[in-house]
Amino acid sequence: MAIVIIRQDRKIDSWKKALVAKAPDISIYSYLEEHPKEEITLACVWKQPVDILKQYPNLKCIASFGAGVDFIFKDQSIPKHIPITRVVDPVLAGDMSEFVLALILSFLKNLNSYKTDQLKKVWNPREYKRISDITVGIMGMGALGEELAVDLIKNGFKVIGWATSPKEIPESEVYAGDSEKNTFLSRSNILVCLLPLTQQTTGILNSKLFKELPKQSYVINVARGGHLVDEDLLEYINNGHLAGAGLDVFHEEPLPCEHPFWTHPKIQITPHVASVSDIESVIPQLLENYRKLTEGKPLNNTVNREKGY
Ligand code: NDP
Ligand code: OXD
Repeated sequence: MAIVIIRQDRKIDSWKKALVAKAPDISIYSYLEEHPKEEITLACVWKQPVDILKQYPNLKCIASFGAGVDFIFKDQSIPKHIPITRVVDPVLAGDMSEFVLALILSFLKNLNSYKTDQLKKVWNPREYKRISDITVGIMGMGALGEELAVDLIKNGFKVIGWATSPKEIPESEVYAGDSEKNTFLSRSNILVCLLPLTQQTTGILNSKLFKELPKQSYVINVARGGHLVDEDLLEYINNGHLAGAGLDVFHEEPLPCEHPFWTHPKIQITPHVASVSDIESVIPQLLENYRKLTEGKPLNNTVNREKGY
């Protein structure tokens, strides 16, 4: 039994080093080195190359290095009996809350516009908004959305949520399902997308949805680029219905240089950094699942294959 790490970024060595340090008794390989493929039972992956998982005949589990698993489902060849796990971590949730709070405050106080003014040496005081003026609507009330709701409420925001199933969150109202979606949207001055990317949620941030938001709403997408129809967002910002957007995730990452989001004055972009899996915090949960796998016990944080999240 052994672990392979598959990720196509510069972090592969640091994850391997940290895993080996915490579990010197386990054989742990980078997929880039020579390794015995038939020994691999756990693949820890982040945006793995297409079809690579086929190479491991005795694979028993695929673990995402992040909260999202959409990139794993892109590989249609993964047998249904192999469980998929994901990261559910308070550090990841805390980081996401801090990031979204920063974007919201930046919008309320016009900080993005002042940066643009500064570069042009323009002195242009603008009207600002207050926390008490705003209702934040969170689409996706899972591990990250719920923590965000609690943190925003602590900071004085009115918060509402939307999910597939009803939830009890103190001082917040959570709408459920398609029948309650438009009521939820009509109350959201700031809309935060924290949905998983599935067949049902692909392209959900589109003109039809933007039309339901109050005038001058702000849209924050920290989930996946595939949730957003880029042209629809541009249309609704340019026609004045939306005040702007904060985007951390894109259809193609890095965002291609010619994409209009780069230069749009009302769009704040960041390079998929809202909340990044913390090595120290995530490694114990990867190893715990590995041990459970070897002992034949049920795994933590498994994904529902039917739902896709
Ligand atoms: P969870 O699986 O814990 O939560 C998902 C939530 O979305 C649930 O509340 C679920 O409803 C709801 N949901 C799913 N499908 C629908 C639908 N069709 N209609 C309405 N609600 C729906 O996910 P996490 O909170 O852990 O993570 C969310 C996403 O955030 C990840 O999938 C990932 O893509 C993204 N992410 C982005 C990061 C970044 O740095 N930008 C970092 C980490 C994650 P219910 O509760 O009823 O099932
Ligand atoms: C994740 C991410 O899904 O970083 O964890 O996007």
